[in-house]
Amino acid sequence: MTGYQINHYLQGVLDGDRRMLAKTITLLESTRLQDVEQAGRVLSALLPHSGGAFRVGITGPPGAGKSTFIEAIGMHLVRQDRRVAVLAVDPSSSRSGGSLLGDKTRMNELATHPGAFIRPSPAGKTLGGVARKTRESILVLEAAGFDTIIVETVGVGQSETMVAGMVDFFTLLALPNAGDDLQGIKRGIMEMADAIVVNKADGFLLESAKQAARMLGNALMLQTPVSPNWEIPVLLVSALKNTGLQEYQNTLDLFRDRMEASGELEEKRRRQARDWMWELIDDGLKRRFTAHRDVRDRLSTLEREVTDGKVTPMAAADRLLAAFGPEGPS
Ligand SMILES: Nc1nc2c(ncn2[C@@H]2O[C@H](COP(=O)(O)OP(=O)(O)O)[C@@H](O)[C@H]2O)c(=O)[nH]1
Ligand SMILES: [Mg+2]
Repeated sequence: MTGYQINHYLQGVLDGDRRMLAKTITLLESTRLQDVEQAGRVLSALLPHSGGAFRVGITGPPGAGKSTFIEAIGMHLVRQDRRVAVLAVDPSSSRSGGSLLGDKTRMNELATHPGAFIRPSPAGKTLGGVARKTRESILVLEAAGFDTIIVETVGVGQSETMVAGMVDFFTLLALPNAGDDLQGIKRGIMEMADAIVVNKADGFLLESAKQAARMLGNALMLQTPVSPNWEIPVLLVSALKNTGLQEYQNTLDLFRDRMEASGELEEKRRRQARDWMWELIDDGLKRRFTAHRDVRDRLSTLEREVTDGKVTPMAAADRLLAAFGPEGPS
């Protein structure tokens, strides 16, 4: 029993009370039936107060400096009285026992700044579950008045696609190693990026950072632009030396202005909301399907028979779906 009334959560969040903010996100992350119901009601009530922030996603290979960069740009922003919240989608965090942001050492200054709020990745069994909590947390943080929400994700599996699907601006953070096949950056990721930031452009790495930026710029030229109003920039920054941060902020502001003016930002959010609904329906159906008594009874046997090649996947799927229920009228 959490012991709070819905109004208590609502008022706490709207007042920007950090303790209640943390408790509300904990409520969202809870899997207890009672909490899930209460969380749903809290979210619905907060929804009209959400949407006001600019949502920024950051991805990149491990070691690219994502956490360091978020600390640097976060501090840069809060010093201008912006209010910054940081979330993480890290499907590995529950397994490794620590989150990307768990190494708080890298975000010490930001973590204790009154204008900032940092929340590590929720522990979750599925990436979809982790992503869902993060989406909901974004809404809560917006209702609490944060104007910039940064979502960090590590380049694992589908996490980038999921984060790109919940932010306004997606940033790919790259390392300064030119040459090695664009650092194994998957094509699809470059296509999702609204900006590429080559980090560690400092000291003896500066020249290779410049070279990496040129190569990435060339690769971008081969790509069909997603928007007629936006050319994907390649920026050089040093999260360690705090250089290039203002240029990055200018890029965010310019993007927001242009996409708001053209209506593309609104269109993107409308599309994201629709996709989110379908994701929830897919999840919900699958959950109901596997929990259905007649399906549960047959599932493990059929799964094994398919694995052993005794039953075709088509036949097994047909039988399980039939056990779930008849197709409705169409
Ligand atoms: N030289 C240099 N090192 C950096 C920079 N940013 C991060 N690093 C270092 O790169 C390593 C990985 O940084 P981290 O932020 O944990 O990367 P993440 O895995 O992408 O979150 C750490 O040792 C950082 O100190 C930078 O701008 N310049
Ligand atoms: Mg990190």
